[in-house]
Amino acid sequence: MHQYLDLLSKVLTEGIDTEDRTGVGCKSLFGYQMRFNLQAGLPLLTTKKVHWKSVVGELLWFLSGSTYVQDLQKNGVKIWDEWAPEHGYLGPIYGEQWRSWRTYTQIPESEIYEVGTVDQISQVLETLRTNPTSRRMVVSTWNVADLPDMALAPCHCLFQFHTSLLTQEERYKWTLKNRIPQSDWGKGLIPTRKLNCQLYQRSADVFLGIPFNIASYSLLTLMVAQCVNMVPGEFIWTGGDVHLYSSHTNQALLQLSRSPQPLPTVTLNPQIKDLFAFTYGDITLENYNPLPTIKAPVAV
Ligand code: THF
Repeated sequence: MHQYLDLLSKVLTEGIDTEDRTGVGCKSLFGYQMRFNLQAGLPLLTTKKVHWKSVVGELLWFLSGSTYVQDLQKNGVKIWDEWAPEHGYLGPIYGEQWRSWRTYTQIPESEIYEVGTVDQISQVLETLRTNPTSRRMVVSTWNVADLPDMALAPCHCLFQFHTSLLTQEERYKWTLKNRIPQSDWGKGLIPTRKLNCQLYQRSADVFLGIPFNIASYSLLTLMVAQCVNMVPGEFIWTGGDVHLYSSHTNQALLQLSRSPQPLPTVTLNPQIKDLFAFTYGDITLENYNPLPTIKAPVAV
């Protein structure tokens, strides 16, 4: 995770002091990219303990299509509490846009509109299965018309999947790693493509948010790869406004004084081929030995 530490150090030293929406104040830079090879382990920060249960809980919540904070809280996840109104509905944020982006069609010669929805995630899965070289495997949450109704405008606002052919060597390595017996080779079970994902995050809280966001989309890529029988390739994180809140400066310095540990790995229940069927118990994190938690207040 030297990629993350490099970014943290860059924002600290080169970030421009900025007054922001939250009133906390931060150092900010614009435009940055990091690449993570998902074969090298899960890019989950080791220089502080990241609350993995919240990462998984939030991702499964997005995939369920819910934007009610109660559905997160019942699994013990509190990271959205600060933005939730009394009734708990956060508006048409991530889950709704991923699974049910609303469409309106005017019925000809009337003023009546028909309401429909688009399940962007299911469409992308279908395209991965049927036309994996497509350059349109995009999921957007930046629904301009819906923005005023959202508790918070989406930070991670667009992601795209991409696939490429595996080399013979990569296929061979995969069969060994997954212990596919030689008698099963040539039965069409062995993936032929790898799956890459790139996220565009318009606004990124470098200390609290980014470690969550990288882990979350990397995990999503592993889950999607299993469902479409591909090998996880690269996760690419692209940021717009990347900022370090002034209330996180000491925490950032502490973190930079620490040395990264070996990356953990994720094992998915191999039976699950339906992305929406994953539950918490189907996702196992192994060999995560981070340095201790570093507490930091969240800017609202
Ligand atoms: N707003 C701000 N200011 N930062 C963000 O990272 C952020 N998000 C989501 C929406 N708005 C944001 C919410 N995600 C934590 C982690 C992720 C969040 C919000 C808060 C957080 O406080 N993490 C602590 C404790 C974790 C826990 O107890 O579960 C941590 O130490 O990591 C970015 O998508």
